[in-house]
Amino acid sequence: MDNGSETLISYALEGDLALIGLNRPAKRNAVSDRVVEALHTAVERAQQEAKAAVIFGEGVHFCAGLDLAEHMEKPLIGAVMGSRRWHRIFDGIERGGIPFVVALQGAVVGGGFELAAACHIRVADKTAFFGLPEGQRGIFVGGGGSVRIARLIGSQRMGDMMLTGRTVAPDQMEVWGGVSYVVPEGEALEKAKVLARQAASNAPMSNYAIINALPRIRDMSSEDGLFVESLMSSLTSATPEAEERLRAFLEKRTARLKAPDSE
Ligand code: 1HE
Repeated sequence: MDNGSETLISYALEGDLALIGLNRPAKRNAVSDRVVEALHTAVERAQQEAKAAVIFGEGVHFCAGLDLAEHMEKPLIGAVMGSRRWHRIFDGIERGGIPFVVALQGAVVGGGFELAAACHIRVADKTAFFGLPEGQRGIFVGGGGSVRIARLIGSQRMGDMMLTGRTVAPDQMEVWGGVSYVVPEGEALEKAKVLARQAASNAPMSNYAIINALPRIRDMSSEDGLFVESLMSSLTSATPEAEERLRAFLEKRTARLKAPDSE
């Protein structure tokens, strides 16, 4: 992305996949206002020209969270507006038009964890560690973490992380539900691409329903959720693409599901 003199966010198309890289490794990919705006541009572009996207961080750390140096300079209203801007941009990832897979290594901290939580699938390598040091810094989460991270791992665990400032290893985070895959060191990006390609091969309308209906249904009563589920179900079935995919299965033109490989 064009960010003046620096490329703070890299962008590349690889077939149907958009690859979006946090590209400020000297500052551990800390998220400044310019970084979050460049991320927004990349996310919008990916929604236009890709079927799925991978977000990753350059260097040994995924992301050190909010740019604390810039934050210190902000007046109170600037901090509020900044947080609301992150909300809108991360919401555009979580409830946009295509799936986002995130590849994590090293520090996944504060706003970096909040960004990861806005993606649909999280892959961590063994070097990843998760932290919410806001309490130590005298601030609070502001990038949607109190909603998204709390729902992923539970508000008790999130509160524990924030109160104690402890970091959590990827295997533990997988048990807690904060990541779905843990892979050997250096393999998170490749694994994320494999998963994103699989998601990209789905019917776009199904992906749209998965991304947009699931988080909304979670916020509804059971009765309303089941009602919306029926509407989404019939809407996706009514597309020509669904008809062709169903026919392909019945005519044995498509691969059968298999039991997972043992690990
Ligand atoms: C930064 C930031 C940052 C590094 N803002 N500049 N986030 C945090 O509290 C995490 C703070 N960062 C760290 O704990 C460590 O930097 C790391 C564990 C991520 C990496 O450690 P290390 O030893 O590899 O790097 P470093 O030497 O600490 O940092 C390298 C440079 O990046 C250094 O700058 P330099 O000019 O001295 O080279 C650091 O100052 C700079 N740097 N992290 C600004 N975060 C929407 S609300 C969200 C709220 C939050 O995200 S709170 C959590 C903030």
